[in-house]
Formats: sequence, C-alpha cells, structure tokens
Amino acid sequence: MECGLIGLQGVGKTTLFTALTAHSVAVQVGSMKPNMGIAPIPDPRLAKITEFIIAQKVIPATLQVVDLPGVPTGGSNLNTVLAHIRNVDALCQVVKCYENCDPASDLGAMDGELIVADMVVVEGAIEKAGRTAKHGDKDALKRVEVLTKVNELLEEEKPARDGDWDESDRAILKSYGIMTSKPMLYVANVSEDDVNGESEAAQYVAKYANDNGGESVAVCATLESEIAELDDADQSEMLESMGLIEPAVGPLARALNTLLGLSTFYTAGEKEVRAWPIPKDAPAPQAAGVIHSDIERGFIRAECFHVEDLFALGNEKAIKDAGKLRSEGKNYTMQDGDIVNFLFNV
Ligand SMILES: Nc1nc2c(ncn2[C@@H]2O[C@H](COP(=O)(O)OP(=O)(O)OP(=O)(O)O)[C@@H](O)[C@H]2O)c(=O)[nH]1
Ligand SMILES: [Mg+2]
Repeated sequence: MECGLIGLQGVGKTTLFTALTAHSVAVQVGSMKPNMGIAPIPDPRLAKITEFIIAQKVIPATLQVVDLPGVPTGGSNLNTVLAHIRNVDALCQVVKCYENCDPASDLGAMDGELIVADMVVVEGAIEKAGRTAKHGDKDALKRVEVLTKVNELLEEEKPARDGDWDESDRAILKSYGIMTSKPMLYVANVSEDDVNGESEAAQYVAKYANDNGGESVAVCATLESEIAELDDADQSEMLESMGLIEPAVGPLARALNTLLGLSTFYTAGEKEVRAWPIPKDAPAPQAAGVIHSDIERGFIRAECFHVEDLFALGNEKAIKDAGKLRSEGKNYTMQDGDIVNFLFNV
C-alpha cells in the first residue's frame, strides 16, 4: 500500500515523513525532491501472536510513503509536483493546526488546487480519447464517458471521489491518476499540547474530513519525529508521558486501511510470523497470491484458524482438538485476523 503526503508549503509533511519512516531526512523546507520510505505498521495482534508462536523473524505489514514538495497556491508547476504520486493508492493531506493556522483556508486552497490539477489532466484526456472514440473504439468511448462525468464534478468544484463509480470506472480513474478520486486521509498536524486533537483547528479538520468523504487523524509531527528516534523502552516512556498509547503510524495506517477497505491475514511458523494486507472479502486464492503468484496458481486449500482462537486456546494442537482448525477451499472469503497455511501444488 502506498500513500502520498501532500499539503501546502511548510505544514510539516517532511517532519511527518521522518516520524513515519524513522528515516532522518534533513528537513529542507522548500525542497523540490520527493522523499520515499517505508513505514512498518504497528500491529498489536501480530505482537501477541509471537507470544504464542515463537519465530525467528517477525515481519509487519508496511506502508510506502512518498513525501512531496509543498504545493504553492496558484502554482503553475503543480502537475510536476503531483506527477510523483499519480500512482499512489491514497493521499494523506497534512494540515497545519499549530501556532498561527487557518485550516479552513488551507483545506480549501489545497483541495482547490487538486481539482484544478485534475481538470488539466481530464481536459487533455477527453480530447485524446475522443479522437480514438470517433473510430468506434469501445474502450475509448467508455473512457470519454467516465472522464466527462469527472469533468462535470470538477466544474462544480467537487472531487471525483463524490461520483458513483463501479470497478471498471475506478480502474479508468486510476489509470489517469485522477488525484481527487483517491481516498483522502486528512492529518491535522497539531501542537505538542494538543496531541489528542481537541483544539478548534483540529476539530475543524475532523469535521471537514467527515463532510468530504475522508478520514482524519491528529498527529503532532515534531513530537512523533522525536519519538521515532528513540529505542523501544524510551519510546514507551515518552509516549506514556505525553498521554499517547502508540506512535502515530498506528492510527494513521489503520485509518488508511479503513479508507482503502483492507484487512489483514497472518502466516505463522517457526521461521517467521508475518502480517499481510489484502482487500476486504478477498477469496483465499487471491490472498495466497499476495504471498506468491505460484501459491495462487497452484492453490489447493487453506488451513486456517483465527487469531482469537490462538489467544484463547494457546497452541495449534488445542485449536485442532477444539475443532477450530478449518480447511477452506478456493471459494472461502478471507476473514480479518485469519492465520493461514496455504497448501499448493505447482
Ligand atoms: N511547532 C511545530 N512546528 C512544526 C510542526 N511540524 C513541523 N513544524 C515546523 O515547520 C517547519 C516546516 O516543516 P516541514 O516538515 O519541512 O514542512 P513541509 O510541509 O515538509 O515543508 P515543504 O516541504 O517546504 O512544503 C519546520 O521548521 C518544522 O520544524 C509541529 O507539529 N509543531
Ligand atoms: Mg518537505
């Protein structure tokens, strides 16, 4: 899963990137270079599995993060900035909610810029697809139809995500990298004395997200970037003293999972215990394919039990004795929290 950090200039994107990926990036305000990194997603269930199944390695699911240069309002080079993230699955918009801030104006400006950037793309694309459609090309006709609907929304200053799209429409939107069609997580970058986002500014962002089909979280980017540099013991102590339960990447990644409709399954053996993100309601072979295409191709069945069964019964033998070890076929719909062993033959 990949997400792009966007926002106006100097609102704390690079600071948040540093916190999420624990990469130390020399914070260069105004830099035009995107930063890329990987954030491990903290997962309390994964940690608990390893209390029951001792493994040599524990591998969490990860979030790929791209930190972009700030978007100048009324900027002509916006499409160059956004070109780096046309292919991401979701956007995180950082909104300044500390010191002198005006989230209402910033949100309006940033979302306005995205609408304008999409209009530029859509106009060009309609023209091009229109020319191909003239020769009776069905695909091109479909593209023109979708793009025209997007254009109507944009002209009403609405994001493309407000439209009613089916799966094939979504594939078209994705192929053109329509920014306003991507799921949006609004990140209120709050001050150190408002880590739970209770200030008026942070509350405004939460309401705006809710009204605009997005999700929101409150994060104090500077504090989180300091926390990310500590070792585990100091980290827990610092979090506790700030009244936080876990680093911000936890709530942030969970909000993204919700937006993207993802769930998690696990594989667990002596070698490694690992978390795998999959689309909610994915059938078993598709989940197997996330591990390796051979396992999907040669799928025989999935032997699985649920994490809660492990936590309640303690080991695989007890799970089996209790009749909770299931053998599922190719039509099985994966459940969030399944621990799976795929049997396959290639
Ligand atoms: N007080 C306070 N300052 C912050 C916070 N987050 C970022 N800053 C400061 O704001 C300045 C800009 O932070 P960056 O993370 O570079 O912002 P940016 O959005 O990446 O900036 P551009 O890439 O230039 O658009 C830095 O001096 C940070 O120290 C915060 O939560 N609280
Ligand atoms: Mg930056």
